[in-house]
Amino acid sequence: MRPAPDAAMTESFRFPDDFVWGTATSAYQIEGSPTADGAGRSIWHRFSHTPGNTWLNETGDVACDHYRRYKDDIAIMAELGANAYRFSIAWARIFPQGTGAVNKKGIDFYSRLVDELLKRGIKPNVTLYHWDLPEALDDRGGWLNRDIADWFADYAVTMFDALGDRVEIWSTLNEPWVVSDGGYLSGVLAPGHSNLFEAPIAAHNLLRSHGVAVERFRSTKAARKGKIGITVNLEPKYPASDSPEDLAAVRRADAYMNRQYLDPVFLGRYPEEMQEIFGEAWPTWSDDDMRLIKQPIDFLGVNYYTRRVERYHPDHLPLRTKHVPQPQHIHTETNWEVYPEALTRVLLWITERYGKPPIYITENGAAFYDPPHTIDGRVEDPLRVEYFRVHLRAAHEAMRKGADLRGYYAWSLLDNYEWAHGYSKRFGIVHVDFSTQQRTIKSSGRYYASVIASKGAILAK
Ligand code: IFM
Repeated sequence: MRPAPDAAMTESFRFPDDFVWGTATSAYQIEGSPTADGAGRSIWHRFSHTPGNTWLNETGDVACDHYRRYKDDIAIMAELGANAYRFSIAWARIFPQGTGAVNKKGIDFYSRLVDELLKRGIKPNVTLYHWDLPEALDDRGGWLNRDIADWFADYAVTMFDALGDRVEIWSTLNEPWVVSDGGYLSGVLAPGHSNLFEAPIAAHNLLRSHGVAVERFRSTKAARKGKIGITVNLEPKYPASDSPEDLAAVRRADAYMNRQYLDPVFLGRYPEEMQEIFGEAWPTWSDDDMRLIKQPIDFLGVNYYTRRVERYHPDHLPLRTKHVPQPQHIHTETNWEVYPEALTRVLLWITERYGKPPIYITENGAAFYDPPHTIDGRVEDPLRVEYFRVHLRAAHEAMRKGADLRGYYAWSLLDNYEWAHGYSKRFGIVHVDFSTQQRTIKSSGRYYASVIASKGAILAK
């Protein structure tokens, strides 16, 4: 990683006293017991149980066994000094069939989780959808069925009513781009479709569902106490050269991954490049839909991991771009370039383009190789320590330059199920020995704890 500029040695990296310091996870990645206590199956259950879809055919059946060990995990969060925790709710635990009868035991689990967090002084931050659609809804068309906006809103209102007296931060969706791109275009994620015509429809129905849920949130009691937003994964795109072809390629890549979601939410329109990218597969959307999507939100959740340098490539459809590797920089185990400057850049870009919304960095972190078992009871992960150090500095710089940054959530609290990669990529600041379920705070976890305790001051070192 780059050496810190000299100026940084004297710069203060102190964050405000009310800054939110959290860790993040998602239901299918950590809970295990996905069908316990009357829960329905999700598309991830089906996808991971279909041979050939995931690394070594691994599933989330056990994962971190958090469903049964949540109190121990919350104790670890408290030990780290975190004051917030971002987790997601498994829709199929609440509505086993996606709609219809509510499974009270599912609600009870999340209610107990929230109570335990509050007991420890940790603010719950709830994501309603982190990729685990009830299988029964997929059988009715899933994100391709327009009715899903109502199904989602009913589920959302059920959760607002159940937890809204205690939860202050709500996100409708996590990373709709991944849902549409991985689930419906490349097919590497559940439900595993690969269809140019489906991807824009799935993306649009995700955004409509977000809009209806936000609209309905405003008339629930939860709105009196809470705030609602959406979480997107943003990846700034850089051109490989100044050629008009490369600049146009970068425009398309940026529209597809970043603006496709944020422009409708904040500006009520899709980027003009969408038609150019999808051609005849790009539908015409009604003004009513666009109005619905453009609900005022209270904050934006940003998941940031890396940037991408792109160049024009006529054969790589539909974007006609090609990723240009940057071997001069460190790459993580998921082959993501470590590039903290782009975090500053993206936060300032949001600030300027969308009128300075309050922002939470809802995910940031890195998979690096850690051994499956601890060595002398310890896990030293210096690359991850450095990743957090440089990205927290970059976040601070964006705040100093005007971004309304309210909080930061490290991804992830625990090593967990990394979707199609199974358990082969470890993102945790807490090591999980998957053969014993033993948790061990890594040196990155200790470092993050010291950042929290010093309110960022330690970042100057
Ligand atoms: O593990 C994922 C998470 O589910 C969504 N954001 C990116 C993480 C790392 O790939």
